[in-house]
Amino acid sequence: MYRMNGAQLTIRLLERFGIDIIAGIPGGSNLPLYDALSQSTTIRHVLARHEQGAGFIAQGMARSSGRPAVCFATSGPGATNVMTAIADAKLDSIPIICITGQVPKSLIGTDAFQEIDTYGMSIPITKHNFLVRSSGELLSVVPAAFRIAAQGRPGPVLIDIPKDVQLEMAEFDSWPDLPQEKKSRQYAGSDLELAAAMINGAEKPILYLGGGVMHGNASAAAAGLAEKNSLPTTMTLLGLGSIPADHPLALGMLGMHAARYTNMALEECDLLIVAGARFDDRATGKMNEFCPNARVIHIDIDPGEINKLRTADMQLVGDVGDVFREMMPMIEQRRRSGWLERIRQLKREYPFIMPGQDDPCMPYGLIRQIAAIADDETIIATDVGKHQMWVAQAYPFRRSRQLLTSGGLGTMGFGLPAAIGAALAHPQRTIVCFSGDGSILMNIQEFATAAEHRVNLKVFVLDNTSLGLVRQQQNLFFDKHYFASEYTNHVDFVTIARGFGLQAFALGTAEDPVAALTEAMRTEGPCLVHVPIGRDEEVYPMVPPGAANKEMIGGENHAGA
Ligand SMILES: Cc1ncc(C[n+]2csc(CCOP(=O)(O)OP(=O)(O)O)c2C)c(N)n1
Ligand SMILES: [Mg+2]
Repeated sequence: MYRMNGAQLTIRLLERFGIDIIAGIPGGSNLPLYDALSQSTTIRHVLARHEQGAGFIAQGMARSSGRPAVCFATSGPGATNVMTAIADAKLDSIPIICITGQVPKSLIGTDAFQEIDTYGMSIPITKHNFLVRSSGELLSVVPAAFRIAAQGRPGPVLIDIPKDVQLEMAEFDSWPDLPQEKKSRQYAGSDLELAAAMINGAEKPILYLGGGVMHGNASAAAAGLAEKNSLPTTMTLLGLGSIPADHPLALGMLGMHAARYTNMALEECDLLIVAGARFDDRATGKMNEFCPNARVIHIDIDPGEINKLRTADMQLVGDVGDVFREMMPMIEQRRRSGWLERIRQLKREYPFIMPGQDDPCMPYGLIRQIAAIADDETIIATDVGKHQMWVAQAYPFRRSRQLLTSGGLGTMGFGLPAAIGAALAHPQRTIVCFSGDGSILMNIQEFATAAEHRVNLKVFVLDNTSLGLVRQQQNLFFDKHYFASEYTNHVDFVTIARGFGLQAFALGTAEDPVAALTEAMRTEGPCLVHVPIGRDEEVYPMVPPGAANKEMIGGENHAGA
C-alpha cells in the first residue's frame, strides 16, 4: 500500500515515466507540486523567466528528442502565459504535457484570486485536457496524458490540478504502467497494392514529406522508397531533413519561399505521394491550382487530414513508416531517366539564387558559413521571420529533428527557449539559434535561464532593424508604405547579452568575420552574435499570399538561364 498526496503522486509518476527535466515557474496554486518536486532525486527543475519560455523549453526538448516533455505553470496568469506555447505545439503536433495549478475546488467559479478557466481556455488548443477532481484520479490521468500526447498524431495535453487535490492524500496498491503505443492502421494489403501500382505506373511522380515523417521516425524508409523508384522528393518546412538536402533526389522545401524549380516541378507532376503532411496553405499556395495534373496518394496517421483540403485518390491512414516499409516490396525498381532529366532541366532553368552566399555578413552567407563550421549533430532552432525562411532555404539539413521551427502557428519568440530546451535535452551537442531583432525581444528574458544552466547555445541575431517579413509584404503589396515595421530605437544586443551573463560578439565590427564566427561557435556555454543586416535584404522567391505557387515573384536568374 502506497500513501502520498496528489502532488507527490504526480511527481513520482513523472519520474517513473522517464521525465528528468521540468521547466516551469511556481506560484500559489502549484506550490504543493513544487514542494514535491524539491524532493525528487531524478528530476531537475529549470526555472524559466516566463511561462511561455517554459512551454517552449518543453517544446525544444520534445522536438529534439521525439519524447513527451513537461512544463509547469501556476493558475491564472501562469496558465494564460503558457497558452501560446501550447497552441504552437498543437499546430505542429508536438507532444508536451503542461501541468497547471488551479485554485482549490471549493473556489472554482467564484473569481477567486488567480482563478481562470484554464480547462475551458485550453480546449481548442490542446489534443486533450483534464481537470483533476481527486488525487486518486491522477493514477489514470497522468498515464493517459502520456499516451495521448505521444500516440498517433502527437500533440499537447494539459492537466489542471486544483491545489486541494495536490494536497489530498491518495492510497493505492500498485503503480500504473506507461501505456504501450498502439498503432492505428486503417488500410488493407490491397490498398497498399493499389497505391504501389499508382506509383509504379506514374510518369512524373513526386514524394511530398511533412512533419509526420519526423514524428513517425520514417525518414530512412522514405529515402529507401524514393531511391528504389527514383522519386524526386520535396519537403515542408517541418519535413526538412527527412531526406538530406544534398540527396540527388531532394527538391528542397515547397511553397511560398521554395526554389522556383521545386514549385515548377510540382506543376508538372502527375502523382503526388503525400506523407505526414496536411496541405498547409504556405505549402500549397492557391489550393485549386496546386499540382493541377496530379492524382494524390495521402498517407497520414490522422484520418481527419484526409480529404480536408485536397481530395485524395488513394488514402492510407496509418503510421507513415509502416506504410513505406510494407509497400517497399511492391515498388518497382525504376530509373525514370526522362523525368529526372526534366527535373535537372528545371533546376538549370529556374535555379535557386542566393545573393551574398559567399559573404558571411550577408544572410545566406552567414547561414552557409555556420553550416560549414557545424556538424550534422548540431541542432538548429529559428525564430519567425525572414531569417527563418533564409535558414529553411539555405541550411543544408541532413537529418530529421535537426531543425526546430514554429511552422503552423509561426510564433515569434519560439527560437531562444526552444533552443534552450534542445540544449538541456542534448547537453553533448551544439545548439544554434537564428533569430531576428524582433523575435528575440519576445522571449529575451530566457537568456537568464540559458546563462544559469550554461547551455551550449549560440544565438545569431540577424538585425535588420525591422519586422522584416512584415516590411517585405508592405514593400511588395502595400506600395512600400512602411508602417509599424521599422524600429527607430536600436537595441544594443551585445551589451544586453553581456548583462545577462552571456559572451557576445559583434560581427559588424569584426576584422575577420569567419574567424569571429568560428570563435563564437567554439565558445563554451551560451553566447550571442550580433549580425547587422540591411533592411532591404528580402526573401526571394515568394508566392504572393493567396496566389498560385507558379506565380512566384523575385529570385530570377538574372544571368539568364
Ligand atoms: C507573436 C507574433 N506576433 C506577430 C507575428 C507577425 N510577424 C511575422 S514575421 C514578423 C517579423 C519578425 O521580425 P524579426 O524577428 O526581426 O525577423 P525578420 O523578418 O526581420 O528576419 C512579424 C511581426 C508573429 N509571427 N508572431
Ligand atoms: Mg528583423
